[in-house]
Amino acid sequence: MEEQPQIVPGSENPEKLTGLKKGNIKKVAAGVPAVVSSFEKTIEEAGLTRGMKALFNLNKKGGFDCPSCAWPDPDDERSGIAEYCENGARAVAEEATLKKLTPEFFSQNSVQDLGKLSDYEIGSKGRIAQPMFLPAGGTHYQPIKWNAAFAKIGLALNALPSPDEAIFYTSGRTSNEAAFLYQLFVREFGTNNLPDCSNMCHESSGVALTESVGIGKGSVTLDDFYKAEVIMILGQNPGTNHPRMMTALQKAKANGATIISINPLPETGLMGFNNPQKVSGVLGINSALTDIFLQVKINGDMALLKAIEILLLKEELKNPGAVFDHDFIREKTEGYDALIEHIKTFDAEELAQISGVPFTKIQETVRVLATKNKIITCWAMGLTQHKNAVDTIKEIVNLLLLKGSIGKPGAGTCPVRGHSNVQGDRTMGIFEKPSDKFLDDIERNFHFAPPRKHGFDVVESIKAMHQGKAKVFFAMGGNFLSATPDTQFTAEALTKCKLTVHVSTKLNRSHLVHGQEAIILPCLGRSDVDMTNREDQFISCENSMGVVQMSRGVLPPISEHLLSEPEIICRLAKATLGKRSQIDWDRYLNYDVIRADIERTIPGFESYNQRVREPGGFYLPNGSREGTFDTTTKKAQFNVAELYKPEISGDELVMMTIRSHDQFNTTIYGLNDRYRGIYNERRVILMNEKDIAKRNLKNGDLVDLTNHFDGTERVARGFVIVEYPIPEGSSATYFPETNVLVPINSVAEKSNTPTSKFVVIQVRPHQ
Ligand SMILES: Nc1nc2c(c(=O)[nH]1)N[C@H]1C(S)=C(S)[C@@H](COP(=O)(O)OP(=O)(O)OC[C@H]3O[C@@H](n4cnc5c(=O)[nH]c(N)nc54)[C@H](O)[C@@H]3O)O[C@H]1N2
Ligand SMILES: Nc1nc2c(c(=O)[nH]1)N[C@H]1C(S)=C(S)[C@@H](COP(=O)(O)OP(=O)(O)OC[C@H]3O[C@@H](n4cnc5c(=O)[nH]c(N)nc54)[C@H](O)[C@@H]3O)O[C@H]1N2
Ligand SMILES: [Mo]
Repeated sequence: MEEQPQIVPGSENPEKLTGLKKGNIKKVAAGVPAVVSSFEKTIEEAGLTRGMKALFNLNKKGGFDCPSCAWPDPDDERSGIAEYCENGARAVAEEATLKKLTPEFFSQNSVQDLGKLSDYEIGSKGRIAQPMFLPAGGTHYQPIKWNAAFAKIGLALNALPSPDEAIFYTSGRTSNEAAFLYQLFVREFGTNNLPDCSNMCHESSGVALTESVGIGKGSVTLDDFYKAEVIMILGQNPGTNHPRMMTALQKAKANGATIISINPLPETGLMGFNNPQKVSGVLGINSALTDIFLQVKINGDMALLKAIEILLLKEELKNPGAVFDHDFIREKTEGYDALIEHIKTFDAEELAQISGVPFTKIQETVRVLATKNKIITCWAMGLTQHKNAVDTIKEIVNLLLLKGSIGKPGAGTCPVRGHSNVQGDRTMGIFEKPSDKFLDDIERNFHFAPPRKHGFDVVESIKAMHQGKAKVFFAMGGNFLSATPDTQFTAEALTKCKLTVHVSTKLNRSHLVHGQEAIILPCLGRSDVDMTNREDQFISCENSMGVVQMSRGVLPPISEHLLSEPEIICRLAKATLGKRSQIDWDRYLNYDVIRADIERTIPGFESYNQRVREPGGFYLPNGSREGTFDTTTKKAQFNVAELYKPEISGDELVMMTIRSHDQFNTTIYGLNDRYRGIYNERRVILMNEKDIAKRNLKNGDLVDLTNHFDGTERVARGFVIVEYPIPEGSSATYFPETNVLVPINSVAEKSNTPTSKFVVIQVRPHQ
């Protein structure tokens, strides 16, 4: 018998079906229905005046930065009403809601009862309105005063035998100002245990790019999109997750770019797009976006990229100098000969088979790429959450380097970030493996010796808590329990803690699966006016293209008991470190002082306070954008990686866990996935018709999903089969309902990112 983990109460979405309704897969994304639905939702949650005020100021210069994705705003023109999209407006509606969770709500609803609700139901309850405390053995959260909460946390932290027994998680909405203070406090307290959502997101991109081109960030700006000849989009669903990218793609296409989409799914947003901010879009005129669609099997990308490289090499040999950029290769790179020797060992047709893409389609792609060198490659979670993710991303870099397509206008790398400030948080030092240089600068400026030992990332944190090596868990935002892999294992880990603390805007499942004691600290969101220190404060964020911009909230907070994240950190630091601290935390209640300290610690922030006040903000320096590569040898590196061939047996399927159109990570806005034609149900599994038939199952059948890894059976019960145009052997479900199936030990090499896009499952009739 295999070991079966006990289900920790409240840790999973209930196995309740909501009643699937099927529609057609949409041919084009956005257009009028998208805008109408976003307006309705914002006004329903926030009321007419508040809702319109929020939308009017969203992504406007001088307004607030959209709390949804990290896609940049145009440097020049921004549209008349506001620069936003349907899903940005919905993220605002979630935050701007007038519904709030008062102490009465918590006294009427036990933690156990709240745990029986779905994520959708939990999220719709409203904003948390004051600090709450769950005593040891308690069944209900009760109100607590801010000072008492800070004192309790300080006491628990100081009682630990070692600072390394505390873990400080960050999600990617935290501002630069808050992130800088947070890491400063954590390091003065004495640990580098600063895991963040990046560990589960673009860590693989950061590792691959740092090693190959010397900086862990993308190289392109929005303007490059308008100059590109080819844009390749791998493992990304921008119609849902980065809708404003569609406008840039449309403009690129109008300027003549060829768009190549590489995805197991024919994602609607990639296939066609109606721009709601253009008359043609409002009239519903269809603009096809993708010119070449390469329908890979899950994780077939590495084989596909190698096949493209071989065919390009054949063209190059026929016509030397016409395909590869030899000047660039000679001056700027290392490892070319080894790469060429390596790719010669493969057969392109065999690789095509492995990738799942018809050989003729690859030839068509190569015909386009052969003559072009302004090439941009975009990618997201479809590449980063695989065992071989780092190597696949390096293979993309190989392709760009062969073509000399990096560090010049219209060309380069574009890892499209998720959370709106996830890139900025890293720049501010939210990282469990800080460089010596960063720590030296902290030491010099703040006169304490920061710990040098590297800390835990997300997966290591979960294991440390599970083994009893970490006892206090503190989260600056996010929903750790539901976002992380192996839900039951993580739930056990959290319940072994002495204290779990969450700084949050909204209630989520991580508040309900807790340590012996638990605290929720409610904070201001992006859209809220921040009157810390009785001044109208603003914060700043860095988007996916390295632009730092100010963000100023405009809505009156729904409760007088909310504090800003920077103030929470300052008061926590004082309560925990007391006289031990070398830092005058009260000064930081003026955020200009925080920015001044960032400026003297982190490169690229010269005249921060002045430049951040300029409309549109400023770009951070980026070597790979200018064609200088800050690797150890100052050259960009070609990478030789073997093809990864996982063993999948006859009755197994590969499952990717993806986002529906109606969610932001673990926040569920609704039960529809409109573009994919799936309505009113999240417990679905998308399968190829042959895979359904092979198992003697039918479209619409109810099934259970299992994973067997490391001798443990993991089960997710009650999913409806949806027949879908997905390659044979591949399947898809929504995150976080199936995170219970993602094994904690199944991670990407080098980046330790959970392999959320490659979960080996079996499907059996529901029991
Ligand atoms: N509205 C909304 N916006 C969001 C988010 C949200 O949840 N909702 N989340 C934010 C965050 S944190 C992030 S990281 C981003 C996520 O943005 P995405 O990465 O676009 O999100 P996913 O839904 O995980 O989609 C992954 C895409 O990769 C494809 N894919 C999966 N496996 C493979 C593979 O092996 N190869 C290839 N080529 N493709 C594959 C899937 O079919 C899907 O189209 O979006 C951000 N923006
Ligand atoms: N299976 C699977 N798992 C995944 C993924 C996947 O594709 N598949 N994707 C991974 C990725 S890419 C990511 S980034 C992670 C996301 O992991 P997280 O960032 O941890 O999760 P979110 O769902 O974005 O966090 C939502 C919560 O953040 C809080 N919040 C919102 N705004 C604010 C704010 O301004 N301040 C504070 N303090 N709190 C706020 C709210 O309480 C809300 O409930 O999930 C990862 N997990
Ligand atoms: Mo993410």
